[in-house]
Amino acid sequence: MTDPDPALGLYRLLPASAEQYVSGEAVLTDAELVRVYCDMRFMRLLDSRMVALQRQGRIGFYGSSTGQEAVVVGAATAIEREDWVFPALRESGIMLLRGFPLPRYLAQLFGNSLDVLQGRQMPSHMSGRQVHQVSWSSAIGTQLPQAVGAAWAARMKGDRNITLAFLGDGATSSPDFHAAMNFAGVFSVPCIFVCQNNHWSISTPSVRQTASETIAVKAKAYGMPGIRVDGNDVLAVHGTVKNACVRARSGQGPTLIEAVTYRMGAHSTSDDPTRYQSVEELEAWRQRDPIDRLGGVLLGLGLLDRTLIEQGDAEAARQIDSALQEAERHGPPSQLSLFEDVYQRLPWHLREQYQELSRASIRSNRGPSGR
Ligand SMILES: Cc1ncc(C[n+]2csc(CCOP(=O)(O)OP(=O)(O)O)c2C)c(N)n1
Repeated sequence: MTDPDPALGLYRLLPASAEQYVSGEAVLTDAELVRVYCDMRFMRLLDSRMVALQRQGRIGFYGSSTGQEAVVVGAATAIEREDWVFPALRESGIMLLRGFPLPRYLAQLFGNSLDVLQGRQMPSHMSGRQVHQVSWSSAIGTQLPQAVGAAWAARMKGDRNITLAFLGDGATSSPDFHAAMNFAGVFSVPCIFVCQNNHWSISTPSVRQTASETIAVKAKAYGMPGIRVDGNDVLAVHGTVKNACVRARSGQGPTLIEAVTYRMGAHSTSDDPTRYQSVEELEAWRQRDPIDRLGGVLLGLGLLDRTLIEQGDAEAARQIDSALQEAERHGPPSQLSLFEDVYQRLPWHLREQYQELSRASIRSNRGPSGR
């Protein structure tokens, strides 16, 4: 810790080398560490494949978590099965870590009939009820009051679930951030806010986002703890989220965690970061790559070797290839799906349209999918 105040310092656990690693102080077992490392590599590979897919014109849009994998994996492994996740753009991968099938996850990018949302959402806005992950709404910050509402409901019902709400540094300028933080503090709801301070909000640098000394320090104004953590240190992220979960679950209320990291790439496939990110800044953060940092320690401890890493990468590539093939086999959503999942009982005018479309599909001798 660099400052005795956790909202101003930078909490770190991962040492610079294996020699300084004290296994008795570890928040994860050796096997868990290797798992976490492989999951981070998987996320990175998935990102690069999806960006390539967008460049080939096979999907319309993609938002990567490249450089930010330690926050995604560290937080995901700290929560329990029944907890709810309210992501922003870069945390969809948590669904996979919690058992969501990869083909169905990829189908969301195609918006086809395998997609849970039947093509109704923008790509990279995945959700899955079975893994307790809600779809992001794209309008920055809107997921935060929703997460607080869900946490408040859990508390009123006497559930032990907590909600994990993600946001970027840019979202701290949104009105919804302040409304959510205030409500969470006043009603002491079991919600953990994880702000991924990746230094950029598209082309706006984080220094233009706030006049506060840190983002974590904003928590003080809302009467909750604020903790600033090294977001490229998966152990520190994991341990901090885990402690916040214990606090929330035992009725002590919310926590704001600022995870200091870096967006090592474009905001999304619609953006060209070379117009505003300097080569020097990017290079400095490459030296602190979260995957390389953990990998270096694990190699030094003898928990990993190059052959194991290569085998893991080959297996990850095989899984992605096979899931892509499976996802791309599915055609567009049925036209009749326009009428589904909105009303419990269709109003009369929509029922008429539904029946008309069904009859037209049968007359033209094609299925209601229109294919
Ligand atoms: C209310 C609102 N304003 C503006 C936008 C356009 N927009 C999309 S992403 C983004 C930047 C978000 O930055 P940040 O919250 O730091 O998250 P990051 O993308 O860096 O993970 C903006 C301004 C939006 N989607 N919603």
